[in-house]
Amino acid sequence: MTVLVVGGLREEHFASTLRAVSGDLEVRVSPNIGRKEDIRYALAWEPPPGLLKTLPNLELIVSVGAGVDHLFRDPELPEVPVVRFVDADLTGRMVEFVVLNVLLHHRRMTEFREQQSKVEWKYLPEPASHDVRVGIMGLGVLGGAASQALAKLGYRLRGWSRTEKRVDGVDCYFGNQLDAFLAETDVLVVLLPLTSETRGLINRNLLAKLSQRGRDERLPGPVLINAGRGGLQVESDILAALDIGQLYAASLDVFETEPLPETSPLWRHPRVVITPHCAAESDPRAIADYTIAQIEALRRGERLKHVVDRTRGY
Ligand code: NDP
Ligand code: OXD
Repeated sequence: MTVLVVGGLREEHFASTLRAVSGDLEVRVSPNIGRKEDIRYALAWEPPPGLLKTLPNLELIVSVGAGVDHLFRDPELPEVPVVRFVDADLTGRMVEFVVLNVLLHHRRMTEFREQQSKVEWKYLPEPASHDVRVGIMGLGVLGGAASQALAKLGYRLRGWSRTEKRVDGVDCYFGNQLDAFLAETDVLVVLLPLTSETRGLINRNLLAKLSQRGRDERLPGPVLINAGRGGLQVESDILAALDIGQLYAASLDVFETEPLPETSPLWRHPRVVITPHCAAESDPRAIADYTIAQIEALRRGERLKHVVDRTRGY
């Protein structure tokens, strides 16, 4: 039984970990595919378009990430099950990222850093966490976990999803209730998948609908945190919103083009925090264990977990 590791994300690292933990699997790394008939499973990030369809015995594609938009860039992706990566380690990392960035802006750290660079000692008012409304777009595995961690810190939580949801301590909105959700949000956290429905959603119109007043007068203005996908956002609109004060600050982990081009004004904006798509990385050991568990389930004829719905695109 052979697994092919393919698609531009630390393949050798993932392959060596898979080899170390698997007993009877042969692990090959693209482009050294060897005899194509041997390959039954693919562990993939963004495979070269058309490559996977040339593997006649492929039975399963495991996504290296929780998101799968990169896989569906291949218009000829074979009609075998695609499972996405859902894992406690990855979820924990994303929760840390979200909590870190909500706190960072709520506690005005970009301004304090700026003041420090000028050796300036100046008090800035900060509201209590229970006066800050955090709205999470995407109440799935990651958004749901982030909401629970933020609620423990006292924040007021609301969430928006495609279908109706109930989440403890979260005011839930769905579908066409987006405007009502935005009007009740001071800090917008984006944890949506990139699909044909969500592409470009974080744009000028949406940002203008965020609560401008704030629940508490000490809030300096709305904040955007996007750790979903760069294709969800229109960067020129984010910059314009920052410039006219419609947004106070932003933390962006994902970008329309990655790496973010040197010429992007986002790099130099004092209220923008940039991270290089590292909000929650897939741990090689966790992904190896996950891949083996999925393959074993398939071999035993069991129902696979976290199968992607191709019609929805996530
Ligand atoms: P899930 O599939 O568990 O959750 C997705 C959520 O988005 C669901 O609540 C879903 O609604 C909602 N959603 C999808 N489409 C729409 C829509 N059109 N309108 C409203 N809501 C919608 O995904 P995860 O939580 O596991 O991951 C979310 C994303 O995070 C990934 O797709 C990936 O892009 C990104 N990610 C980024 C990482 C990084 O390092 N920056 C790391 C890992 C993931 P419903 O519940 O109704 O289905
Ligand atoms: C993911 C990612 O989707 O790392 O898991 O972006």
